[in-house]
Amino acid sequence: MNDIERAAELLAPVRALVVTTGAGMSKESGIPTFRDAPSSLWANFNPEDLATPQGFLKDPPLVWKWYNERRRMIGEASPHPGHYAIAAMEPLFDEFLLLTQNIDNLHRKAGSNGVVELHGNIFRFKCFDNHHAIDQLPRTNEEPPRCQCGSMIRPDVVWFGEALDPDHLDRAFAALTACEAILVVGTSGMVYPAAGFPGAAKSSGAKVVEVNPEETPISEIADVFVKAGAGEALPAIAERLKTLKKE
Ligand code: BJW
Repeated sequence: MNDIERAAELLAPVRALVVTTGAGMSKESGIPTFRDAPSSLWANFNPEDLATPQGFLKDPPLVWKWYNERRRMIGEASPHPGHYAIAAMEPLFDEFLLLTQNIDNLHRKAGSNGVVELHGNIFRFKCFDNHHAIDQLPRTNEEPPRCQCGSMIRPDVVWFGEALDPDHLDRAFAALTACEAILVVGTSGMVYPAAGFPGAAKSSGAKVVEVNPEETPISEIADVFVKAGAGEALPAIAERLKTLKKE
């Protein structure tokens, strides 16, 4: 039996599934990942200079421009067959939650409903000091522009050292302790708290399926490790799962 078949057979009797995705999920949509050089977004930059509150305060125009460039690139990207496969899996389970670290909106574009965007969304904005939501960016050449309260506007994403939304974490851990399986796709398993999700689910008795072309720290606890890209593996798993769920 190959790993796709083993993954589908493991997932077929499951009623409550959590799927968790990282940057590798969107690689085949043309969005670079964070840590797998050489196409890494951060190959030419130190992440601490860019994706931290301290980095933003040190050089706000640099960080603002970096996010503008990424937003432009991400805005042109489309979901790939792996994103659609996750959306197609959702109705096959009584309980389903998708916990994504990605800020690119591609799961929603592909039709997923139960999505928690753990690290925010690059298409939303808030102000730095007071977290006022910014619906419309002010017309100005100032980079970054300012909120009505005077504070600088920033992307509504979660930077290193910042807390994730407590409601998101509550939903995540409720699902992780209740699920029977977790499908982990395209994350290096290095950034917490998301890196701890597979372990938390496993400690509550869930099975772990991982899809990644490379081994990660999560592979050690995976019941099935599918060594392949998301765009190839997920449609194959979803297709086989649909058949097994009908039997
Ligand atoms: C493919 C593929 C294909 C390739 N198909 N796969 C516990 C221990 C140690 C440290 C900490 C800890 N708890 C917290 C920390 C600190 C820190 C942390 O984790 N640091 C580590 C680096 C050690 N965490 C935090 O600071 C978090 N905050 C927090 O915990 O707050 C606590 C707090 C409480 C109360 C008050 C205050 C604070 C916040 C983390 C935020 C992370 N933010 C970023 C930026 C988001 C915005 C943006 O995009 O600019 O999120 S960093 C970056 O890393 C981004 C990603 O979502 C995240 C994870 O990366 P990911 O998804 O794993 O991507 P890669 O590139 O690393 O891996 C890609 C994978 O895909 C690889 O495995 C490839 O093989 C694979 N792949 N092709 C499938 N085709």
